Amino acid sequence: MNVDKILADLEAKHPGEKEYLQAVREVLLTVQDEYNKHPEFEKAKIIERMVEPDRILTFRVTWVDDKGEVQNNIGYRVQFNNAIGPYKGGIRFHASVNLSILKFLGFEQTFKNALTTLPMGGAKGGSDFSPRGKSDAEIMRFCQAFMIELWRNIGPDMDVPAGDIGVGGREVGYLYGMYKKLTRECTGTLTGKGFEFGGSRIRPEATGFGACYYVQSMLKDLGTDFKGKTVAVSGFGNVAWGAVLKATELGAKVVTISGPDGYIYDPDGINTPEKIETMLELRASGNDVCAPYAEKYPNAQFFAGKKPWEQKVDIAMPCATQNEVSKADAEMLRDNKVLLVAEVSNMGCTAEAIDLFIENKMVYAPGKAVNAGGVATSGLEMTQNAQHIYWTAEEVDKNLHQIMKDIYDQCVKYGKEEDGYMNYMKGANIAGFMKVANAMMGQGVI
Ligand code: 2IT
Repeated sequence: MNVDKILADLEAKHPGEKEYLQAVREVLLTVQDEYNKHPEFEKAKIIERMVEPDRILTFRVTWVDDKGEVQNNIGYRVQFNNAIGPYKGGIRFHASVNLSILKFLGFEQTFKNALTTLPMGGAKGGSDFSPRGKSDAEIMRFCQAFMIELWRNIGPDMDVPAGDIGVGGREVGYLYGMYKKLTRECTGTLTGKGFEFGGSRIRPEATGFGACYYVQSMLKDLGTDFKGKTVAVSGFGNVAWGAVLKATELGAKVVTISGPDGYIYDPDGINTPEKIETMLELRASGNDVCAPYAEKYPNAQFFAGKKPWEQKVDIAMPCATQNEVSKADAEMLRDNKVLLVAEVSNMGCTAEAIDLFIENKMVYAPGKAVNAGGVATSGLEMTQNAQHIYWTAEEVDKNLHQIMKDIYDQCVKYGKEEDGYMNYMKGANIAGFMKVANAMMGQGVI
């Protein structure tokens, strides 16, 4: 595989799609040695086929705001790869959404879903619609307008969307409601639904819980556990919430959360039901700020415009968004002797930050492994829907636990380097890649 040539060709075809090119580069650089052991992959042009989405749908979403003004947004669904199973992946509503971001997410999702051990392909969708400051009625009308365009292209064995940034249980409910209205079928197409209409127990918590289960395995290999450790978490959304809950339950003290406005440092720990409730209220307010936390809890400090990585902690868990850990942040984590960095956000660390972790032999695990518990539990929701049954929270959690352990073991299998350094990124990329490549090989040139 000639990585430089493939990347140069891609860049010429898709100029300026920097997140997408970044995600592809990372995977190609880590899988090339393994790929080159398989001349049959080269002959079948597996890598050239894998880096391009199967198809991209774009559509106009027109809706009316509360003032009666007509608004236009762009909607997308990137169906990346269905070699292993139906397209599967979240929908993101955020002002920053563009094709580069959704292509990077769809590409990552393909390998992540392969790691889950469940039969799911990769996809991602979304819109440049910003939920910030929107009323509930506006959110509903937007979701309905989005689904009126999307519904023909999704289905329980075709493509199953879910939530992502800006799309939580409420939005999934509105999207699914319109999907059902149009299809007149209750096939469960969309995961993260309400418990009353097909949603799985533990799905809201699953990304954060799964990330903590993965970190538990990392800590075990370091001869320790969560007890008494301090944790820096970024973000204050659904993923951060699950991570804070589980890390606290396992005996750690989470001391930070963050938002686009800055971060909160709470030396007492974000560990009481009231503080967790405050996190949920911040999110429900729709204002995208975390500063009000410090007004409520006098020991907590708010640092405007900064990120939590400057705090000295044992464990760093970025839970916000892509490229939230820069090289300078990585240097601070190194200088503060962080025990491990578990990326929970998708591509949360820049390429330069990852290079620094690996050059310094730091313990770093990538998002596509650490955060896979979210989509894995979506897969478990699909199973329950297909069987027309509900599992208890205990059953779902047990499955999630086992899946995270399997993902961890795959990363270790492919990631252990000759000098004993555990390169979890390499392990995750190779394990995911090999599964997708073999699935494509088995189905001919299509
Ligand atoms: O990035 C992700 O894995 C998600 N947003 C969840 C996708 C899903 O289908 O549950």
